[in-house]
Amino acid sequence: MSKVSQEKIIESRMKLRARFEEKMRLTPSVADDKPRGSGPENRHGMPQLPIGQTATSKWPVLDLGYQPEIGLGRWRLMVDGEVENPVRLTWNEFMEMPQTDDVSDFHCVTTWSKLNMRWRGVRLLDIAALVQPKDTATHLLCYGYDTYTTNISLEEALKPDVLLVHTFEGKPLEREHGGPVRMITPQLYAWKGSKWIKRIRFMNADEKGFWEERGYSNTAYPWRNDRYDDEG
Ligand SMILES: Nc1nc2c(c(=O)[nH]1)N[C@H]1C(S)=C(S)[C@@H](COP(=O)(O)O)O[C@H]1N2
Ligand SMILES: [Mo]
Repeated sequence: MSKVSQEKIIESRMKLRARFEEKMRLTPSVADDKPRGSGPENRHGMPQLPIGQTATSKWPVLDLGYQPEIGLGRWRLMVDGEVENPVRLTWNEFMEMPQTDDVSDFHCVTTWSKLNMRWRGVRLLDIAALVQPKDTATHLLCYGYDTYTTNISLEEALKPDVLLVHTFEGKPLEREHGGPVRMITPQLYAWKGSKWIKRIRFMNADEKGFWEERGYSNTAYPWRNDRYDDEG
């Protein structure tokens, strides 16, 4: 991991920002004139509660019927595909990455939203800067230790609130919610964030994940009620 110089990482981060800045501004959760939902504006100017959602204080658990247990000694995060510098991070290497604290909302496609969740973790942007995506990279496929997969475009994945989180409300993320590390995607429905994440593959084309292949929307925009594939 020490092979990449800090200079190269900073340069790569700036390049990614420049390349995706405009595309990010055009994504629906930022650009839509008539976002659908209710409540006060969130930090992106969208109604805090997207259309069809109900706020809950509980935190329901959704999985494929299996919650893998990954000890920190065995935990690895592989980041590979269309990148110059593929890595396989150990727990200590992951925790040595720049850490980000953030408060964001979590919108599940099954209509509950949990608001103002306090997270700590590593920005996907910082992971991307480390591996240095090739100019041909456009999408990611994320893999969980439970065999789950989900795809996301780089203009969504590189937003500053997309984190690989290990801590929730100051405590280690519980296994049932994807601990030791899961991804969160506050501007998309929550299935775009893999629990128990183990691999992030950069791709030069889009490829569907587990739910996307089973009729869920490929894009998953909460303020457009974009839940299921219209053709499905
Ligand atoms: N690895 C993995 N990640 C996953 C899932 C899963 O089954 N396996 N379910 C997804 C779905 S459908 C949702 S809504 C959220 C649920 O997260 P939670 O159980 O912490 O509420 O995780 C997403 N990420
Ligand atoms: Mo979900």
